[in-house]
Amino acid sequence: MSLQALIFDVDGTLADTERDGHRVAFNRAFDEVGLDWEWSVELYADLLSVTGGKERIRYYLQRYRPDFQLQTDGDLAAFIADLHGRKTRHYLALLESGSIPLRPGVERLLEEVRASGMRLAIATTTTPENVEVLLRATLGEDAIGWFEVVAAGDVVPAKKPAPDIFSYALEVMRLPATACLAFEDSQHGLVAARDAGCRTLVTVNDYTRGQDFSGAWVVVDQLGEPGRPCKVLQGDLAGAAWVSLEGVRRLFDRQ
Ligand code: XBP
Ligand code: MG
Repeated sequence: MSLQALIFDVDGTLADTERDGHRVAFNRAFDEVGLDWEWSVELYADLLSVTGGKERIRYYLQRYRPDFQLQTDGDLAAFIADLHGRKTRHYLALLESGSIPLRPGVERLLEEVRASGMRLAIATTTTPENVEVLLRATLGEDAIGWFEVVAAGDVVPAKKPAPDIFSYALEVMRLPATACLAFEDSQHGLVAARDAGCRTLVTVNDYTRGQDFSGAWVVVDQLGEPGRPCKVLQGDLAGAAWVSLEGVRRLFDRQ
């Protein structure tokens, strides 16, 4: 089937948001409520094994703070939701400050897609406002409108590596998975997209480089740009020096 849509993950794929964005925002939220928790760059590599900020806090408590007790006899889910709300506010402020740029090649590829009329979607685990503000801060006010569907956060009950968020985006677009190419940065993301039936191009980052990308269509170190070629780590880009819409469309439609 010919290529009809690209579906992008956000965190780690459009921008390196985890180490200097989400992680920092979690730490600011902990500080704000007087918790002495500090998620270091190294610890965060383990915490990324769980997707979703609320789910990640719960995992941290179970694994690293088994003796943690709520001060009053409160509800743990409500405590986590409050902490996560604070974290989201800190994260949005970081995005608004412009300190988190898009990864190389992302803006170029999105412009190529827009010029071609190819359809675009987002499938992410993160909170919807995070996507809106990242796109606005990096690509401008109307960038959110470039995406026909922004599938994000709690809209599905099971987060990646479950395929649900991709299946949801496909359903909204009324497209078969075989007509779509997913862009992901992590093994969890790849598994989610792959199990939904999408071919997947993986663009690795420092947290995900060593992961198992079995079943990926192509794996690159970044999307590349004229003058800044990408490295193909797995699969085949037919000698292209960067991931272009025309290049991937040709390869996709041939296979
Ligand atoms: C992204 C995530 C998210 C963010 C935090 O995964 O795991 O949890 O780290 O976002 P993916 P929230 O790139 O695979 O979608 O705190 O808003 O949940
Ligand atoms: Mg990701």
